[in-house]
Amino acid sequence: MMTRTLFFLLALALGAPAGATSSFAGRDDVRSFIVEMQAKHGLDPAELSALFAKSQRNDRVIKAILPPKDPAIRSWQTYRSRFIEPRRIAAGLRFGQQHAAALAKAEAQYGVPAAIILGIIGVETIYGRHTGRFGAFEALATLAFDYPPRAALFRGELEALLLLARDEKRDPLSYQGSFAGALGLPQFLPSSLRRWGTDFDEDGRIDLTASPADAIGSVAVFLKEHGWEKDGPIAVPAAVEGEVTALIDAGIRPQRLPAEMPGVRADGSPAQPAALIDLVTPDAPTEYWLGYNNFFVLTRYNRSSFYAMAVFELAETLEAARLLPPGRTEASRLAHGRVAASGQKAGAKKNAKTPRRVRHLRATCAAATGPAPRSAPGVCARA
Ligand SMILES: [Ca+2]
Repeated sequence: MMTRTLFFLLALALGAPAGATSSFAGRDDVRSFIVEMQAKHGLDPAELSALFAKSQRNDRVIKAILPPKDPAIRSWQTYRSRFIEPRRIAAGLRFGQQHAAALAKAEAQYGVPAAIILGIIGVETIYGRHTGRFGAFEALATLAFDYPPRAALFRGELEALLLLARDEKRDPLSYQGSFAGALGLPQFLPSSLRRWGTDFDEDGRIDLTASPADAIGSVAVFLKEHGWEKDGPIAVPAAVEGEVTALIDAGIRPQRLPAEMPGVRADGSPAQPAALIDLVTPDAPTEYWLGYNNFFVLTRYNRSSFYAMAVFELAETLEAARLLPPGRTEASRLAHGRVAASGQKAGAKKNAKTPRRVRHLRATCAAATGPAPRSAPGVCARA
């Protein structure tokens, strides 16, 4: 009796409920999940029980998904500086060169600019450097059974991982990913991988970790299937006068023509439905942009206008650096990438720092396809 009390107190002192270190096996909620997987998909309950017996709640997963204790102040400039930085730009230029053929093929086949695909993979994992070190099964089981706020979502992702493993004839415990079970260079959740994963190098299997081509093709398919418009505008900077709260509160889904937004000025903006996007930084002026359909599509990858703008800016920066005349050293190309990356504040300032060849291409593009080529990195390259 004394021993049991001591054990209980010790468990309390360690901040974990008694029994927290035991496996998932034997829990009622896990048992009912296994019954459901057998009924829905014919998965073998004994095999599933064995998987859960080998897995246990991972507290690092819970810690990673919890919102920070001091809610971080939302700052676009802080967020941006994590992604538009020299190391990521250099990695993007290298990755873009190494996989130029797959990127060009994806752009031709799905109409998604190569630079945008590079932007996504760069923001997600720095081109495969940070794909996550969690066992995906354990991470998803932890969130499915020990994190009630997102239990339904992650129960579905755990189910998708089991089906993925069955399709691929792989051990479900062999998948490595983020704390949320996101997999590979583009960090697809298992359900996204099953739905939009593409065998783009045509070797008979989809591998978003070892095959950059598969990752590139899959990102393009994801964006295309979420409504990406070939050659469509993405976003253009806007100036705002007066009260625009109602426009901001209307959300990021494009609903109004720029001309129908009182107090908003965006010279040369395409006359297509847009949304007013505000990128807020404490103690600094808010950046305003018009976000078009393709900007909205970027937010389907991650539902945040900060995220979509970081992808767009990284794409533009890489495109600007890539279009410098051949013969430049990588260091010089990178230096130009840095210039493009730091010249964001005002449209005029950024344009002034854009390499001449890029400006020329943009002008050519504007003449050929209408205004606002600045918003569509891939358009100008084709013009
Ligand atoms: Ca493949």
